[in-house]
Amino acid sequence: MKLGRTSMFALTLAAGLSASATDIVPSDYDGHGTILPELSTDKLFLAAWAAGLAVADTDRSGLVDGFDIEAYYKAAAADMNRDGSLGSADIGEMFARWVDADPIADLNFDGGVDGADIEAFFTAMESYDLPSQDALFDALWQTGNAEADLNGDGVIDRADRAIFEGSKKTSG
Ligand SMILES: [Ca+2]
Ligand SMILES: [Ca+2]
Ligand SMILES: [Ca+2]
Ligand SMILES: [Ca+2]
Repeated sequence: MKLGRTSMFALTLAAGLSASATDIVPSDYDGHGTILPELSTDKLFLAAWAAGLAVADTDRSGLVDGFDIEAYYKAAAADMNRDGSLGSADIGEMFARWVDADPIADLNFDGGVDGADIEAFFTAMESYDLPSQDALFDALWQTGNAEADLNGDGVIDRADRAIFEGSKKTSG
């Protein structure tokens, strides 16, 4: 990545995320008092994106760049049933919400619900990938990314993977 720290920060802000401590929701994942920040797919995506990992190439351009952040948020918005993937179930949900002019169907983020949002929906379905939390964690874990060090011991190993698997069970 050629982006410096400042533009990274600006992009993060533009994406509506903030790195402030108040966003971190502690959870006692193992019931033994071990506190772990709740895993956020957005956070894992941004870490994979910052590291230039292929899993973050959401617009399938072969490059990991700023367009992938936009594609990620558009794909995430098109995941109408919020199950973490884009599939046929989202199509029915999209039309139902679109007919009701539900703001959730405003997929081009222009404040209105119209034909352009249907177009944005199918563009996202056909052209963008929405990486799963599993795929993102895998990529970060395999490359030894600090974001995968869930127990904060400075080593990326099976213990961190066990925490990840455990967090999925508790968060459903
Ligand atoms: Ca790309
Ligand atoms: Ca979905
Ligand atoms: Ca719209
Ligand atoms: Ca660790």
